Amino acid sequence: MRLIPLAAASALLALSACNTKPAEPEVTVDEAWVQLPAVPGRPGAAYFTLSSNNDPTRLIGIASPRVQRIELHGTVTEQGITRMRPLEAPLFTGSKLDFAPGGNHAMLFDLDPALKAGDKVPLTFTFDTAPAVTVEAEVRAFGEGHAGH
Ligand SMILES: [Cu+2]
Repeated sequence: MRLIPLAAASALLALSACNTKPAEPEVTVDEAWVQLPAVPGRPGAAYFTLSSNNDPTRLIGIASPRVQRIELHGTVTEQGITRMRPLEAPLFTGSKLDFAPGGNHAMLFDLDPALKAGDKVPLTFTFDTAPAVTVEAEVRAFGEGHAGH
């Protein structure tokens, strides 16, 4: 009969010991959405906000069963001309990292042609130190994306 209270007490101890450990790295993906291309067959784009609870974390890549290939791009403006360039595993910490129209974006090559506005697309984000995160991104028609910006 004395075994039961003892077991309960050690379970409590284990829980509080757990709480004193540093938080496991974790990334949250918010407001993920996909913009369909203006012309079918051209690449689409994905936008989202990342936040990490922890030390510097790198976004390594994004994958989706509905997209053949996804690249991370930034934009640079030189002599009045804005160009895209590949991003090397963007680094971020507890602060947010935005991928938004006009700046960083994920470029979606060979989107499933059946996708239409209002659909949901799973996107899986992989990181160097934190576990992968999968979110359902809302699909929007080209041009719809600028609402609210
Ligand atoms: Cu691009």
